[in-house]
Amino acid sequence: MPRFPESIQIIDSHTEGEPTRVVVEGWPPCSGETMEERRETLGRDFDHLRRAVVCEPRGHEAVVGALLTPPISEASIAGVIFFNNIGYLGMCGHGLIGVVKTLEELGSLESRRVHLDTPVGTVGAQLEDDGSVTIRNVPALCRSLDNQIEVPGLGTVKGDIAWGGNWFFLTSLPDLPLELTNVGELLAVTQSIRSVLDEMDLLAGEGEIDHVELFGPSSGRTADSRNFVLCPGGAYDRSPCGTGTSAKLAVLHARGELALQEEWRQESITGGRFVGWLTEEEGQLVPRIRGRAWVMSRGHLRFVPDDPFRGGFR
Ligand code: PYC
Repeated sequence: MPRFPESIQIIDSHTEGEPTRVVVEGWPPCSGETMEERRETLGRDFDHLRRAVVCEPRGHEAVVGALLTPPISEASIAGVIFFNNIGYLGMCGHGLIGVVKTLEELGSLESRRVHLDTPVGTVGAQLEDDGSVTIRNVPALCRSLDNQIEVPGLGTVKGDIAWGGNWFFLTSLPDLPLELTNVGELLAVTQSIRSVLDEMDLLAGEGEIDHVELFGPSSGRTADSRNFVLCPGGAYDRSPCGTGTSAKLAVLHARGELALQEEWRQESITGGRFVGWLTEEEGQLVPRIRGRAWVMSRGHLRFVPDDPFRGGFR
């Protein structure tokens, strides 16, 4: 029988429209020498709490949870494991921005520039004077350009594969407007692409392409492009997706369309905006992503034993 604590204390924020729920207290300690081991422990021993915290009725499909742990590296202030309605993420850009604003709210940001450990590496974050947060992501990588896949109902779709802390298939479908009024169709189309990718092994066993990212023209002069990102659990990212924007930077650089340090302004279909750029460090492309987040509420999620829905549902 899965065991539930009486309550779990959380702080909810949103980053450019995309929610993050940071677990502040009440989650049992999570063992493991490395962040990857801790992520495995979560999946094995506490998956019922993941579901209970982010799925309905206490959450919803777009909520990304963040569990803080003691740090692994000496220079880091904490470890963080991001999770969603179906499992665990390597990194989460919007989530990290939300975590930094949450730590600021709690008064636990030791300095304006901090490091945190994630299962895919140590990341950095800087709280800017205007309240925005710039993250220094794990190195990004463009794996391959112009892959052709056959998608039922769509025909041949050409897309790039890149890593930005999660794996992405990045493509453009010019006939499909990237508008909020069109979310149903965007979800259906990206799900079809995802189903085809699931049947292929384009990463040769080295991972799973679990995010699909569509690009189109921006709504105006304040952004270079607009995107729509399908997340692994079937929700779409309301923000421009930090790891997705990092993957896009790597693709643009590989195509010779973005120089080091050059800014790229990525807009989401809700109008949220990130600014990103690349630096080269020890031969690797390191993305910086700047965005804004707002703390919305503090709360206690209660798990009384006679609540048949305390374990959440999708
Ligand atoms: O911002 O990296 C991100 C992200 C991944 C999934 C949802 N948001």
